Amino acid sequence: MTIQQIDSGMTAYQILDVEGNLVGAMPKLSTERILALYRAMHLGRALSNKVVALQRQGRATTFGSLVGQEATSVGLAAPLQPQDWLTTSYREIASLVVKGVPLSTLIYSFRGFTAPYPKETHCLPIQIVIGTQMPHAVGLAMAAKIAGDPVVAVGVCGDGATSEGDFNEALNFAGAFQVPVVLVVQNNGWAISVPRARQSAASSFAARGPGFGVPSVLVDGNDLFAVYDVMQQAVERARSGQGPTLVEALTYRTGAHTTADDPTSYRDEADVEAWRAKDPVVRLQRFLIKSNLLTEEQNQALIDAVEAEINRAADEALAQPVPAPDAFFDYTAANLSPRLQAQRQDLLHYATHQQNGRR
Ligand SMILES: Cc1ncc(C[n+]2csc(CCOP(=O)(O)OP(=O)(O)O)c2C)c(N)n1
Ligand SMILES: [Mg+2]
Repeated sequence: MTIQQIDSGMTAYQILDVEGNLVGAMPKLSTERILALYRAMHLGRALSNKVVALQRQGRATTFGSLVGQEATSVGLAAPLQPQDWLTTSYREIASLVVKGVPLSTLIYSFRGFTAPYPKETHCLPIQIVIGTQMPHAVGLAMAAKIAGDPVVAVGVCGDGATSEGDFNEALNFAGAFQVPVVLVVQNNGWAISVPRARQSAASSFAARGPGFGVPSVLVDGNDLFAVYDVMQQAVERARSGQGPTLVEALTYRTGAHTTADDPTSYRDEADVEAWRAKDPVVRLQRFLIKSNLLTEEQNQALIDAVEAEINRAADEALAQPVPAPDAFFDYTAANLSPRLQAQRQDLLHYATHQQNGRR
């Protein structure tokens, strides 16, 4: 017997090529819906750019842009029904917008306090602790299965998160208990400065599914139609009792990891340019214009309207009171232990000291 490298040889599923030509079967979507999803991609991009600008003005916290990843972010949430759960990292703010979380709530959350999202959105707050949201999604889906509710949960994480125990435990449980969950890896090529190749020797992250008994798909993450199609099928599989799916969306983080990062120190600009040429928003725009579903003028009007909507939401978020530095203690426990009370006093002392120092 010889031990061979098993390479699934997967190629990413695509419906729309880089030029915006159809190379596969379109998912069933009305023109109205396609235009709404295209607008959601622009909203995600404009929202992301706005929070970066606010951070630069000292009016928002550290923030990780989603630019370049709009097709995955929108496409993964679009097939979900209102009762379906969504658990994300910090990178998928457009998914939350599609699910109904208000723009101003999201912008305010980058002022330092994540106000609760409306219950009916069925979204957990963004998760910064890498990979933790994946077992949360599995747990939510498992609860729905036990209750007999036709509810699906989608958990989304990055390529870096696949090296965490949480990711593997989520997959294992999902497979063993045939949980109605879709686990999505948004592979954007980087985990801060760690490249994809250093994350795993597996030929793809999707290839890891079968080892857990979980069917998987590799999809072009810059192709809205392909992401939508794959997610639609995976969600319906889960809803009809056919079990979990692992989806890897192949995309790229064209910007910095966060506002606290400078990627020019660890990656080649030529690689970034090559990915910019595959821009997901431009790709869908090309399709819409070629198909006479959108004119250049309508496109510009849409971009202007999105910009105005984001500015209104930002004004609303900025008009809310800035959270007190110790406000988060109010939400961690009903009764603070003596140790937490002491920590709160320390923090207030430090914050007052800082403010006085600045004057
Ligand atoms: C458990 C944990 N370890 C480390 C970090 C620090 N950290 C923040 S983002 C990040 C990289 C995550 O990369 P990836 O999963 O690919 O997501 P991306 O930022 O690319 O969307 C790390 C290591 C963290 N937040 N949580
Ligand atoms: Mg990543």
